[in-house]
Amino acid sequence: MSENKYPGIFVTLEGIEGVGKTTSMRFLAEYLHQHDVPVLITREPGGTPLADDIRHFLLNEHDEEVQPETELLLMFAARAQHIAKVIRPALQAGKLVICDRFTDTSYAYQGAGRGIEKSKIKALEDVVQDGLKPDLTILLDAPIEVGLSRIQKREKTDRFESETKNFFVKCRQGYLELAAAEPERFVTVNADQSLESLQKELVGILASAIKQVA
Ligand code: Z5A
Repeated sequence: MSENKYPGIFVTLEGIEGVGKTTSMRFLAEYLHQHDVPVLITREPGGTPLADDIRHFLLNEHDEEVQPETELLLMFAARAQHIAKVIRPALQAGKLVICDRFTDTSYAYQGAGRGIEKSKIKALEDVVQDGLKPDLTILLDAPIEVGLSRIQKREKTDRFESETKNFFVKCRQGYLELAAAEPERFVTVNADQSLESLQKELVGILASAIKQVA
């Protein structure tokens, strides 16, 4: 685990569609509240009313094709609001902040998936985050088929979920490269296991973060 300059701890959960991020966030929220851990659970894109408006735009289908750069800029516009209004204040207050997706998604989806150069994403990261990075990133990883088969049961798909299998292959590869490049920040977890054993593993991974804020 790396260390930010605030008393709180910043943890992010990452992975392609259907690997179980939302399910894991729900479980962690309940577990941490039961154990009186000062926690803030949030997600991206979104997390503030204005950022949630941007989320709706990003997830909805449009008659006009959304350019990759438009998508990237809107992700970072939402992130700027989210950091200023929610994430940084919670870290300053000494909370454990757990965020469902953060900038690694921009590298995996807009970078590896859509083909935008890393240097452009890094430039936005520098402007918007001013040095803020997650202390710990948990990457839920599973073969594409596992995640996609889980979300196939949904009645309605959003703009990202209607992407091709090849797009998600590139996103997954992008994530694995990010994890390999920063082993001190990333923990990669096999998401193709029972919920019970996955949840046990998550609690174990978070143990030292919990101790630091408790
Ligand atoms: N995006 C981006 O492009 N760039 C960015 O910078 C950011 C985001 C921040 C947000 O969508 C979209 O924005 C996202 C990337 C893009 N793309 N999409 N789609 P979202 O938040 O709505 O979607 P998501 O984050 O991918 O969530 P998801 O599709 O709901 O997947 P999930 O949260 O990982 O899975 P889940 O809902 O927890 O589980 C899916 C199903 O599997 C559910 O029925 C569970 O009961 C089941 N499940 C989960 N775990 C298990 C296990 N272990 N065994 C069996 N069944 C399981």
